[in-house]
Order: sequence, then C-alpha cells, then structure tokens
Amino acid sequence: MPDIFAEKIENSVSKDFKRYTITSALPYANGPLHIGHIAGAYLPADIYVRYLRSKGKDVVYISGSDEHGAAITLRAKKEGTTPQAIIDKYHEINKETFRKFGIAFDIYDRTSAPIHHETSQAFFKDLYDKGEFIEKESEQYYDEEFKQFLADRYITGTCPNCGHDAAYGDQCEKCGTSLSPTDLINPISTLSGKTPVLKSTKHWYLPLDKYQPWLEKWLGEDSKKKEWKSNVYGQCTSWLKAGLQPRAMTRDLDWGVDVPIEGADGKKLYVWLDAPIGYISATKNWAKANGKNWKDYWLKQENDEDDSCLIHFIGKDNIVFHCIIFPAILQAHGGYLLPTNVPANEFLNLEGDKLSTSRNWAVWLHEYLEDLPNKEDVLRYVLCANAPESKDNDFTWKDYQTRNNSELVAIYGNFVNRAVVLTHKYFEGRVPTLGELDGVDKEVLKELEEFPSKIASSIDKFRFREALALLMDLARLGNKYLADTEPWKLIKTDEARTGTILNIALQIAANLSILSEPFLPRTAEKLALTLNLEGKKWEDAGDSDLLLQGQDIEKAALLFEKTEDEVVDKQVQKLEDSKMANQAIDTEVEAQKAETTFDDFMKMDMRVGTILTAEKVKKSNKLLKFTVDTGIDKRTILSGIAKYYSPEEMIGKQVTVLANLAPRKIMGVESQGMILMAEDHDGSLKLIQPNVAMMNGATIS
Ligand code: B3M
Ligand code: ZN
Repeated sequence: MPDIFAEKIENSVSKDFKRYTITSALPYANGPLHIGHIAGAYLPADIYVRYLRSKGKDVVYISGSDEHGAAITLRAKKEGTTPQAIIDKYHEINKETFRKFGIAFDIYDRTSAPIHHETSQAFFKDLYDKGEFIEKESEQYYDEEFKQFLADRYITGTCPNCGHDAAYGDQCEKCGTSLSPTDLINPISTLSGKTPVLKSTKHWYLPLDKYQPWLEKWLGEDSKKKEWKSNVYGQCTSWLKAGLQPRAMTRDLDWGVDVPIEGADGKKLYVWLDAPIGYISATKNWAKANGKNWKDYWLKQENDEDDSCLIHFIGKDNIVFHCIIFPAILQAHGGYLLPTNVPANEFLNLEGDKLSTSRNWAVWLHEYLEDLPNKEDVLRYVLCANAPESKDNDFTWKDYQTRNNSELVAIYGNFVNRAVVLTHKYFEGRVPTLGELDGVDKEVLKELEEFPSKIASSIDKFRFREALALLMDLARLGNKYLADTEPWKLIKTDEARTGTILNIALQIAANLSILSEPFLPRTAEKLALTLNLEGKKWEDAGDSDLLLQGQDIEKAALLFEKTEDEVVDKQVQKLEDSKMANQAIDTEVEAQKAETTFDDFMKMDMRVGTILTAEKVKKSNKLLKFTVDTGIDKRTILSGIAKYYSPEEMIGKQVTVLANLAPRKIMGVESQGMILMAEDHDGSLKLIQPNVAMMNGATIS
C-alpha cells in the first residue's frame, strides 16, 4: 500500500456548512508562476472547491494578485520599470495561467483595486479608533543616498544564526530563522550597496502579545484545531511557545495602501495587513457583480456562528500570517468568521533541489503550457499524486513520465478506451442491455457504489493524494473487470452476456467521469461528451444506471497520450541549461568595489596569528570558535568556515587576522576580530596564510 495510507492526518471538515468561503494565497504579481505554486495552494483548493460545487454547496472561491510590498518594488527596480507596470504585466499573465490549468476561481482580483484600498484602510481605521495599536518611535535602517527607510527585504547581511552572508532583513533563507534587520551582521542596503544608518521613525504596532491568551484558547487543545494538519498545528504552537511580540502594521514605503490617519504621511500599510484583507475585498467585488451579499461569506451570523466555513489554502511559509496574525486582526475588529481550517502544504522541490526563481530552477507553468500543449490534466494529476501534503516532496520528469504512461494511459485511458471501442464494435455504439447479473457483476457494482463516499471522505480530510489514488482504483476496478470477464472472447458465444458486461463497464466509465471532475476537469468533460452524460453530479455517482440502455455514445476520444523519452529529455535538458547558466554566473568575478583611500586602508590593523584552540559552535553548522594568539593578546574569534575546515585541522595553523574590527556578538559569543579568507567560484572558503612561519603579531600591509 502507498505510504499515504499510513499517515494520520485527522483534520476533516466533517460538518455540513451552509456556505463555504475558500481562499488560495494571493501570489505576488512580481513574476510568473511555477509548479510549486500550483502544488501548494491552488490545485488542492481547486479540487476541494470543484468537489463542493459538485455536491451542490454554496461556495465562493477567492484569490487574486498581491500587488504591494517589497516583492513588487524590487522586481520593478530589477526590470527597470515602475511597480504599476510590473503588476499590470504579471497579473494578466498569472490570471491566464490559472485559467488554462482549470483553477476555477469565482474571482481573481487585485489588491490595487480601489475597493481593496478602501476596505483595508477601513480595517486599519477601525482598529486605530478602538485604540488597538501601540504607537512607537523606533530606530530603523535608512539609506542616506536614496533618502528612504529600508523595508526588511531591502537589507541584506550576515545571518547571526548560521553565518550565511546573504540573509534578508526578515529572514535567512539558508537556515530559515526569522530575523529583524538589526539582527544582521554587516547590514547593506540593496539600493545603494552602502551600510544603512539607523534613524528614528514612528509606527503603529499590533500588540500580538495581548492576543496571545485569546489565540492560545482559540488554537488550544480543547478546540477543534488539534485536528488541523500536524505540520500547521505544530508551527502555530511553536510560535505561541516562543511568545508573540507586537508587530508593526505600517511601513515607510512609497508603494502600497496609504495609512489613513493623520501624522502618517508617506507611510503605507504593512503588506501582511493588507493582503489577507484582499480576500474580503475580492469577495465584495464578486458579490457586487453576482447579486450576492459578501457579508454572508465573511461575517458571523447572529444565531448560528457556524453558518459559513472559511478555509485558507496556503504554502507553509504563510502559516503564521493565516493562523496567528490575520485571526488576531479579525478578532480585534470583531464580527468576522475565523478560519475553520488552514490546510497548508509543505514545499515541492524539483529534481532534488529547492525551487528557485532567481536561479531559474523551476518548471514555469506558462512554458509548460507551450512545450506540452493540452496536457494540463497530466500536470494536475502528477502534482496531486505527489503533493507535499505532510512533508516536502520532489517533482521529477521521470516520475511525470511514469505516472502518465503507466497510470493515466495504461490504467485510466486504457479502461475507458476498451469499454467505448468494444461497444462500437459489437453494439453499434449503443449502450447494450443489462441482462441477468452473475456473481462478478454484483461484486463489481457493490464496490462501485462505495467509491463516492470513500473519495469524499478523503477530500473532506484534505487528503487529496489519497482521494486521487482511490479514483485510480476505480479505473483499476474497471480494467480488472474487463480482464476477468473477457468480453472480446465471449462475444463469439454469448452476445447477451457480453452486452451486460459492457453496460457495466460503461457505467463504471460514467462514474469515473463524475468523480474525476475535481481532479481532472478536462478529462472528465471529454469523457462525459463521449458517453453523452449530461448534468450528473457527485450525488449521482455510485449508481449503475447513469447511462440508459440503447442510448448512443460517441467514438472514443483520446484521453491521454504516451509521453515519449524525447519529451522529458528535452525538459531535463532545459533544467541542465539553467544549472550551467548558474555556474557561469557563479564563476563571474565580482565587480571591483568603489575606490578607497590609502589612509582608510591603513586604519585596518592586520596581523599574523596562530590558532590555539578550535571548536564547533553549538546549533550552527557554519561557525567555528577559535582562540587566536595575535601576538597582542589571546582572543576569541568566530569564523564561518566549519564547512571547509574541521576544528582539529585548524589547531596550530597560522592565519591572518583583522585585529581592530569592532567586537560583535554572534550567537551569544563575542567575536574579537576576523580571520581573512578568500572565496572561490563555488562559494567555498580558503584561509589566507603567510607562506612561511612568522612571529605572531607580525603586521600586514
Ligand atoms: N503574497 C506571499 C506569498 O506569495 C503572499 C501571500 C499573501 S496571502 C494573503 O508567499
Ligand atoms: Zn541563517
């Protein structure tokens, strides 16, 4: 049995709600979409929504472009254009990509929409008027050349946790630690490339610590949240355990939603305040265009708090925002529904490596649509079958080919094709009469009957991989039934019995069409057209009289085609090319820095020293801690070279030391200087050593 059956994820939405508000994270409109996006937050939501619609539920499915924040302005800078041009471009591209993959949003809106600016400002104003914010002056990094405060993403520096030298002001992508800009060692502004200065500025903070007791109760042991996916629940409890801190809800930026109060000129709403409110503004836009009332989908109803069910589909990097910060904001405002569930996915990797936009390590969806036309359902199938539901997972082109050829073609396509072709061959394309049933028939029909509820129960628990595996089991059941009964042999001796068998096979195919719809919408539609099956919904599935005796069916349509080696080889080659291009970039020699003066250089006191002791730094796989005899004294110096040198081999080595560097605390240890190193093309570090033994304290100039 596949391992998915062994995983215990008890997180079903078992109750029937009157209404469902389903959201998928709003992707930044700063670039095209790749397979990781779809696998994480869109495909599972789309399957869930299509299933609910097939069950006749009142559901609205919301998403759109996140058009604010540093993600947008950084991209504009990179492309040498305006933020407006960036969002206009990528909003359209991404909207179209989603449509082509059949992601069936009720609305794909934009946070630049006027209604969104109004809605998010009203939210802020409401909280402000209630006195929910703390107003605080603090020192923040400011770029003197560009005359602006720097958003977290505009500052890079060395991670105090792992020593990675390109950590961002909000997070180190190497070790995953979340940071504040002032935690960074050697901060650099990405605008000017210079060291920013600290400058005082006023902001409005949401005291998350104040909501901690409420959040603990809301997410607590006795709430239903314990049934959430363990990866999600675990992250929530660890945030709470660490203790929540006030979080600034405003930023010094020139792109975003204006802060709607006096004395806040030039300030914008924090993008993680405005973006989730985007779900609400989009619902307003949708409701207005469709004669609905948005309040039904977002506000608690007077008598029955559980009228509507709110579910956020996201990737794991968005958990804290959807499970802690946004609920706290909604609660502070009051009157709003809180999420019933947040079935976040883990990450999808590609051929063993982390997906990366900057390194072009991705399968871009718009390119897939061009390179492999009419194969949207194949990608949906592969991404669902291999979805990172409870742990990170890997997408490989080999797996893509195998799943297409041995599952979609060999099982699903083959079964449907046999049933339809044989009906045309022996019964002129009319659904044959169902005669008397024998044991095999009864057994197959009984199994068929159980499929809809089995698949539904997996979907209700957000176990989409398991649900899809069950769907394939139904195709397997059909294949096995034909293999066991061999109608192609029986036709020579018993036409009536052959008719019964093909009738049953066609009924299975009709069920397959209904139950496939959430997963493989195009295939389901093609199959329904072939069988002349119209308007059937989830509740019809399980029946064995979906097709009428004597009714015409169409000629077999090609549902799936074999994927040849050349096709996947070409895709693999494309990735290889990316890798080569990255290596070429890596070997490029760094540009010369701005001129310095002789006097400035002479300010640096560099010496030869000898390593006396060396040890690893706890919880860091990068740092080593040394005692160095500098001739002047014996002092502690930390250095990020653990990957290239073992502590043992360092002892006794002579090194070069920048002795008068101001001491810095790194992971709680004060480092009193710096050991000089050279960085090779692959980022590896080598010590700079004197070529003969020298006295400790020898000066270098
Ligand atoms: N745009 C972050 C992201 O794309 C953000 C999601 C917003 S959801 C309200 O990962
Ligand atoms: Zn780090």
